[in-house]
Amino acid sequence: GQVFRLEDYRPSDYLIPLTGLTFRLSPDGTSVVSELTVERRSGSTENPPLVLDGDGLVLKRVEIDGTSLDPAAYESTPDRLTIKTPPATQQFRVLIETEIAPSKNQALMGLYRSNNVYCTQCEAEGFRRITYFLDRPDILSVYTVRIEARRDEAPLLLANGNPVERGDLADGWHYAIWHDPFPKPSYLFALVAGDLGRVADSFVTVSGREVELGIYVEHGKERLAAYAMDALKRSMRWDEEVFGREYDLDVFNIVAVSDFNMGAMENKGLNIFNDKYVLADEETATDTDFANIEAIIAHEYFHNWTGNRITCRDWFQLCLKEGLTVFRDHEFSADQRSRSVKRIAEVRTLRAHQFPEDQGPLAHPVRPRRYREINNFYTATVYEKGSEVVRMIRTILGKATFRKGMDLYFERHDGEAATIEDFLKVFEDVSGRDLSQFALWYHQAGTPNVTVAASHDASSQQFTLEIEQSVPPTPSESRKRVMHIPLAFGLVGPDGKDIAYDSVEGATVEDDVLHLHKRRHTVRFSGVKERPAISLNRGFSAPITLSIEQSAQDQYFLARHDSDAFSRWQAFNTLLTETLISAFRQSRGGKPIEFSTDLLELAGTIAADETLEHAFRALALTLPSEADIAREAASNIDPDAILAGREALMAAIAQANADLFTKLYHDLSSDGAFSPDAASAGRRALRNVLLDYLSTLPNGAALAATHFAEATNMTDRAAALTVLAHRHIDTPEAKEALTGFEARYRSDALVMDKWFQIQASAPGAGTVDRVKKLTTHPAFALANPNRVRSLIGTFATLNQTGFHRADGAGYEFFVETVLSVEKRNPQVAARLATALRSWRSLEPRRQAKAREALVTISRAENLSADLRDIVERTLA
Ligand code: BAL
Ligand code: ZN
Repeated sequence: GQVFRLEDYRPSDYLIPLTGLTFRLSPDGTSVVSELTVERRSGSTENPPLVLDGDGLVLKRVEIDGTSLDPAAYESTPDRLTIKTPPATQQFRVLIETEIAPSKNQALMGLYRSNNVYCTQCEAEGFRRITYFLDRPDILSVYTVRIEARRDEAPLLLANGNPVERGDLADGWHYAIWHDPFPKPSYLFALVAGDLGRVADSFVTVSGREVELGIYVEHGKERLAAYAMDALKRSMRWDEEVFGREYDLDVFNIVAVSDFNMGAMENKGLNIFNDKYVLADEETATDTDFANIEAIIAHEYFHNWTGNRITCRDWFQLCLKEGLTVFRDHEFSADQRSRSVKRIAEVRTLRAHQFPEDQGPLAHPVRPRRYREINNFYTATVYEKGSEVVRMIRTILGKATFRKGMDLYFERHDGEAATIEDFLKVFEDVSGRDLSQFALWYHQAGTPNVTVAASHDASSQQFTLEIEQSVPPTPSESRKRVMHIPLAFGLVGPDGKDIAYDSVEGATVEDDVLHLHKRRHTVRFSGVKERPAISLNRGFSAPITLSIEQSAQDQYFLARHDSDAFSRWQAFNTLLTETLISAFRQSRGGKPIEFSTDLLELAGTIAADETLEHAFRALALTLPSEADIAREAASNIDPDAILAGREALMAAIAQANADLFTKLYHDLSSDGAFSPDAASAGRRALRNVLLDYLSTLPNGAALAATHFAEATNMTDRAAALTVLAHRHIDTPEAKEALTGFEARYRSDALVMDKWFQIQASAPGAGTVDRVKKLTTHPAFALANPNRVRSLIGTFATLNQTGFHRADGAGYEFFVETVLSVEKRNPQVAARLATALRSWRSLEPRRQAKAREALVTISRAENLSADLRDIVERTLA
């Protein structure tokens, strides 16, 4: 396939300032008439051919300035329309009619049907599946859209921008016209038509403009959109208060659809959402679902400024809008909930998804320099690491200067398609700093590693840190440059408080942040009387791996006393991870597994510490996952031994704290009406973690069954079902709960996704067959991305022992399924296939089988560009 390179970027020869679209909707033959005002780029005196992108299109007619074009004057293929000699005038009009079949569109890119609703997905390159266009993000156009449909089929007709006009047509048809005054790239185009229920509300902006808000869902589900609507209004207010950003259209609409490749899409004024991120109530959604809905509603809304008003010059700049918008939604959630708990959750996600990417064959810079298939670059690196980079800019500049930089960014680039260089420049301009070394965070792939050795000399009262950074090689980048790494830190004294020092030399320190600019630093703090414990990378100020030579005593101390909540969590998590890695090695070697009583006791202390938030305690007590352990252990991975070690630690902690955990578990019983707020969710989270521990003790299945039976919300019900299905699958209690859950929710697809997920993630050799069987369940559908991700995606990413079954049965099933998904939806298949990216860290036998699986996929006939790209890079 073709490789696209950043250095090949050229502005287009033509612009399209105005776009008029008329859709006459029909499932099997929709006519699309596009009327473009095309302009030569100013200053250009040439008239080169006008080459428009298409993808699988059927061309019906072409006119220029009102006259049909002679067939000799253009060339058309399904993937391109070339107008050989456009008029020599500065501006001319092009009319193009294409015909498309939304009902046959299973790739879910372009215009398609989901549950009889017409909807679109155009990012990144879906617009070219609707009509021929300069389908690139630096072509900004003002759109006017007319939609015609049968009124009975589609009483609701929506597009971007503001409504202009609507009315009846002959034969039961009707139409609506929408106009979006803000020039936008084609990837932000959207249309929805169908029969949907509406939740209406309104929002008065800071300058007093009233905005009509609408959330559209399947009839009968309106009630389930209440939380999303509330999250939307809070997002709108927050963006005004924290970033000074006001909404700019008269309406803001959100539509929930059930077949969607992504989580949601930020189309200007018409966000389209995967229904999973809109619909929620306590009966059907977990606390995690509520938090995700809040975050994604906010994320898409925030794109209105970071993405839509200022968009990307080209797809290499994807992080310009995504990393920044993730940063904004993280900050929003931190303000709505608990900042430290949110930060811990973010770091866990980053480590679980981005670190393996950065450390494996699919590693790429936050701003990549080349791609074959842009769909494969909607990655944790672009999104999550991209957000961390923005966070570091704020850490380096300080909050006030960062805000000045953002203000300048909005002022300077509003209405433009910008680059990462533009973004960095505003921060250089407001701060007077040189960010050229910092910019490597955008340009260089790989997770930097920082090693630290600390020593204290009592006689000279000096505390010294020997620090060294290195960035491991990544594909096509073997030599790495030295990075600017900002490390927030504290020297923790014997009473748990940070101690003061007289001076520091060997590195720049500003506001308790140590700035590394060189490969090696010897940092000397003077005036330090007693040996402190070093607390480094507080709040995870830099997305690195950190190895500190530190005594277990210091780690325990920090886990009990660090004043930075994140670092306190980190200290305990490091102790757990080290313990689990040695448990894995002991189990592998057939040795009995032993644990330090200090660790088991500390787990009890944390569980009972009333000065800590419930949610914090829940996170601290959640053991590193099997995948976390595998990642940290790095090589020669045997998932069965990892699971054995982890289960042994669960049981040991539970036994050592049985009475305490039992008491706490009962004390935390719900005492009132359900509320999805963070504090209530925290209580449920802690109680459910305790249930997980207690279920390892005798009568564990009975306890979980009671928890399940008494649950009054989905969080508790799903937690109990998980415990039963994962730890007690062969008991009557587990069977009864699984059957009961299925009977209760069989007609609710989103809840059935949980039922699939819970079973797909159940550890052990038996799961492969169970998952295979579930693919024939009436609630499962290979054509629906949510179903596929719940059953197949969960199995491949969250089931280490099942997926990596030693005999390769997990891989065989996986290959077959990925290839069937691919026939319909290459994008979803390619995403699934990334589950094999860490294959080289497996023990040799599994490694060989995983490789075989990848090779089988790579040899399949008619492989899509999406899947080929992932598989070939994974094998390279
Ligand atoms: N732009 C794709 C979906 C999102 O990141 O919001
Ligand atoms: Zn986004």
